[in-house]
Amino acid sequence: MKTSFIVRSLISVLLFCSSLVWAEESFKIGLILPMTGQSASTGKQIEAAARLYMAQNGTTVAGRKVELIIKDDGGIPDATKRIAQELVVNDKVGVLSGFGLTPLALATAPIATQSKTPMVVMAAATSSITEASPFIVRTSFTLPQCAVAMGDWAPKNGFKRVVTLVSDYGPGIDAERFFKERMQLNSAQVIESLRVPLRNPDFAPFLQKVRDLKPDALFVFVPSGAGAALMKQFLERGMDKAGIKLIGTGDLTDDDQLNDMGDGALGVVTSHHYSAAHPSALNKKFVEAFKKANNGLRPNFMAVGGYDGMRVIYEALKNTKGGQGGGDALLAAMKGQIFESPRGQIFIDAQTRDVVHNIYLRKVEKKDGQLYNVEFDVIKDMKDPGKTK
Ligand code: VNL
Repeated sequence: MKTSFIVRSLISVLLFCSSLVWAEESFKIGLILPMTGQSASTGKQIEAAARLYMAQNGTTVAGRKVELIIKDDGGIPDATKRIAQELVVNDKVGVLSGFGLTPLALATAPIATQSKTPMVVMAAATSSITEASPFIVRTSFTLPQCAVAMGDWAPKNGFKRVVTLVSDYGPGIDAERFFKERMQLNSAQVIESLRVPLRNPDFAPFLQKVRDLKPDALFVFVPSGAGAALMKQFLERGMDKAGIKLIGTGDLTDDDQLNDMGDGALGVVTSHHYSAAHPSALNKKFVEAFKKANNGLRPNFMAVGGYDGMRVIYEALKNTKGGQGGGDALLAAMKGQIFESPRGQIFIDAQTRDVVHNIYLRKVEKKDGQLYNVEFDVIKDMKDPGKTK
């Protein structure tokens, strides 16, 4: 009787101590981003957004300290994978996050699967990414969502003969394919599909070809950070004056660069999930706070993917009492989350682990002397069209 009492007391003391250790041990979030190289602006935007989220929501969740570990992969897939491995094995992170480009997310997917670590994709947007690991959850968007929206808008607005020009990798191929299919469904035509290299593209020869083809419109996908160069060359060649309308996914008129593109960008129509000009009270607050914390920098869609990704992680931590139950429990708590984002309502589809949200049609306009993507139409609660194939 007496010994069993002592044993039970000892056990409860031990349990109490281990729960103290648990609470003292911080929950680590690995955030892997391209902070250098061609996609450095994506890293900068997401880092700023993640820091803002933590500044606004505190660094203790469900009694557990949260620690953010930010690593630069330079946009190189082998680096992303190696860093992810180190973060899981050495730092014992509970979540991997970031992923500025599709190849970086795909390279890391096997590590998430093997280590059962939830992997929150905040930027990369090729449809198939969420299928690369059952531990992937996405808070960015997918290219088919935007391409389908534009494939409906363009023909209805008189753009029936269109040339596509995309970066030659995952998201570009998705944009090209889904735009073309939708155009055909609407009895319109993609008369030529051009693909430009992802690394250091020279758009000139491609644009010359477009000029010769004289389409009603040019549909473009280039990743965040490359839009300004394309816009400049499009305008320098007088293609707008030659009657070729520039349309695309919103990556082209990225809020990170848009205001420096000049008045030549006025009137460009794009489809996307986020605009800094989105007229909700929540977004106004977000844009203001982001600018204040970052020397006036305007948040773009990458920032929103990062901000919402942090929210998904924080909520999962709350619902698992600080991450109890490990990766499986965290993942389960991420699935099905629904909340208001600066972009509008957002939903993490529990089946696909992919983002469901509004896709807006926007036109570049001047407001208070600044260029913005002003939303004029919306397709509500759009799932990824790439998942139903
Ligand atoms: C991707 C898609 C990257 C859209 C982007 O910018 C973007 C990607 C860096 O999946 O690689 O705007």
